[in-house]
Amino acid sequence: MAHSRLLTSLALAALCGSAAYGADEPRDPEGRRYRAQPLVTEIYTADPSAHVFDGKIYVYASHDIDAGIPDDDLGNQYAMRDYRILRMDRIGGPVTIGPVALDVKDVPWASQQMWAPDAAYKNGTYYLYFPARDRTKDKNGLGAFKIGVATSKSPMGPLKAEPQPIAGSFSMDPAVFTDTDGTSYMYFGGIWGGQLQRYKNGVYDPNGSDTDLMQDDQAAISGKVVRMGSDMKSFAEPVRDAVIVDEKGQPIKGGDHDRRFFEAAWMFKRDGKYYYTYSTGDTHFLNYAIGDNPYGPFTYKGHILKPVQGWTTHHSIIEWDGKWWLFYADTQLSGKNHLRNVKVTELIFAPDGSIPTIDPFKP
Ligand code: FUB
Repeated sequence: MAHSRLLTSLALAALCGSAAYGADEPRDPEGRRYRAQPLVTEIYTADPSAHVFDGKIYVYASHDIDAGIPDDDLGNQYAMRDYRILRMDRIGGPVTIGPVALDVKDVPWASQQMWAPDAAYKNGTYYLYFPARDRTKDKNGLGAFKIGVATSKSPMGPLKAEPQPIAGSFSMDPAVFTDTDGTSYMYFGGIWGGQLQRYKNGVYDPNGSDTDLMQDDQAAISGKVVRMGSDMKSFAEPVRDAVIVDEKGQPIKGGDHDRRFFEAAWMFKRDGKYYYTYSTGDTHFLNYAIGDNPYGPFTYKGHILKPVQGWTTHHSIIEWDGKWWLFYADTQLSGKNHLRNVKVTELIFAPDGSIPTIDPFKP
């Protein structure tokens, strides 16, 4: 395991809003100063799903690698093969990078692309949920995304994958939320490379569209939500749409790219309200919508984070030590879309529960 002490001090400086860097402060290609610094520099990390387990903070992230694949709309350049888990005792403290926790070669049903994972804990077992392409071949010669589960007795792994993906799962970006009554729900899905647009009435079309449905005046494709079985390895019911509506209760339309769901769902609960948060993909926002129950509908409220450096934006939100924190990623270290680095910054709530939009760059 490797410690990232240098970055710890950098992250602390960023969190404290200190001017520690002076003239040497890192800037993006447009000359902007970053709001926060990467949590680790030894490996590339993205899609951070943070959790507090046993008083420590664990970040279940994608482990980006350079496979030399050019950028395309399917996301082929995101060719990740394994997961490594980050751990810290406190925000701003040293970050430990765990060894490989799960490798695609040890997942019997998966072929490639170990994308954004999440984790959960129940009754002494840690669960890692992860998307990957199966071994079928679509019109591009690529598998269909499914969602797998692997288990361990340790939050750092190693994890053992189930031999099959979760029955009834499809698409990608799983995020498992456990409500205050102990019931767990999985939010998942993504359009374009995430393939949601290929499902009609639950049936997958391997020759379906690679991007939008081009139905701008109709309700946008929704992310998905489903209650987990008590074994945390199955779905307990048919998958439902997590519908996002506007202030009049009308579903957000497909052409509304600043507000519609694209990928990267994350749910949290605060003051009895359910915050459904997600990425808008091609417009690069992290948004939030609020509902009265875990299934929604969720009323669109606004942007959480303005576009970061890089194409993707993907996040998680946790409460720690009386404050709320946004884990996100950009491409500060590499300048390349597919080689990202995880960061963290404080998330503030207004007295009415709204979230003032965060700028990933300093003023
Ligand atoms: O990291 C690969 C994919 O890019 C994720 O699954 C998406 O959420 C986007 O971040």
